[in-house]
Amino acid sequence: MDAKRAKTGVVRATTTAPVNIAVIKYWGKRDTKLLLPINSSLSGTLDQEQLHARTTVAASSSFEADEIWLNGKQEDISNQRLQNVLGAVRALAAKKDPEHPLKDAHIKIASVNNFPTAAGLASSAAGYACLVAALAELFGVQDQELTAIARVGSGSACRSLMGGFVRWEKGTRDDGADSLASQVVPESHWPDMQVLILVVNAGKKGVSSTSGMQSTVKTSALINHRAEVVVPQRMKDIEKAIQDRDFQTFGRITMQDSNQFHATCLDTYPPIFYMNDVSRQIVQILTQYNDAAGEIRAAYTYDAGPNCVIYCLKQHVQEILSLVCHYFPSSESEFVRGRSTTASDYS
Ligand code: 2P0
Repeated sequence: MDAKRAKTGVVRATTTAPVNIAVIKYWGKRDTKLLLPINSSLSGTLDQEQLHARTTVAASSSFEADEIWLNGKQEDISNQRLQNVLGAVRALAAKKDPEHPLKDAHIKIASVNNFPTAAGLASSAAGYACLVAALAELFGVQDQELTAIARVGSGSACRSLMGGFVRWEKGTRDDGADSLASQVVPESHWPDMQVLILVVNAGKKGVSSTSGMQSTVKTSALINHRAEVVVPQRMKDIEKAIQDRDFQTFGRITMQDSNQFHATCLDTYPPIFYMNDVSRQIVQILTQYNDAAGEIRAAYTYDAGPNCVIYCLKQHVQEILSLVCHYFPSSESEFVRGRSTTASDYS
């Protein structure tokens, strides 16, 4: 994806970025401007062919202003997070080259998601990761600092800049310089790992993650225990499980962490409900399935929405899809498969 200079003097770059699904959830900020989290988190990055954001950025000194279009609709470029991202990439470029050829250029941005936006499917993560990757291409800057720039757009976006399993360290510094993402293992480490997404409801969620987590931090009595005691141990344990390809430990921690994240939402006052009756029914079905198998075969996790994400191994995909089709024969739920194969394989 080289930044291309057209005859008109416009320079442009296009890139795509994938969705990530956390198995140790980020929930709560210690700094709402720099988007610094109260706990570290860890996610799997999905196959880009399935769910992605695609962003084109163009720069020219002949443009009169910065502008942005999301899914074909012009949005307000003065949005503080967008401004923070644009400012940070420009500052990084100026640090590397004070006479950078694009230092006086305005930028036009067009981004589209190929999946429902703001439905708890990590759309802001893919969107901001993609914007940062495209701007980095445009300005010719590559640096681990880019994960910190994606983070100031949307916290979880820093985890979408890499494939495989990715950790985001909460860091301890006030300036956020050590709150960065890094790869735990590449996708090739665990090729049997698959992700199924059961879209329970593709509508926009009622409580945004940003306001929901602030409300939790302010009112939940459980959230500090989670951030200070539970998550640090789980981060160590799940990283080891991933390194060892130990699906039993990985699956148990994944489900427990989802349960605890939603418990802190319930412990928020007033309470926040992201899962619905169908979400809970799926939990019961998968629990019975795992119990009957005598081992964990399907590890569910739910983000800030009702949709179910299942981590499982390749050899159990068909069985799990059959199970879900049995319980939801005429359902409007649809399957989107992450990682290595396409949705049409099972249609
Ligand atoms: C996660 N979520 O780790 C958790 C699990 C939702 C539940 O990261 O305010 O959209 O932009 O930093 O990144 C959603 O939070 O929030 C999220 P901001 P973000 O994936």
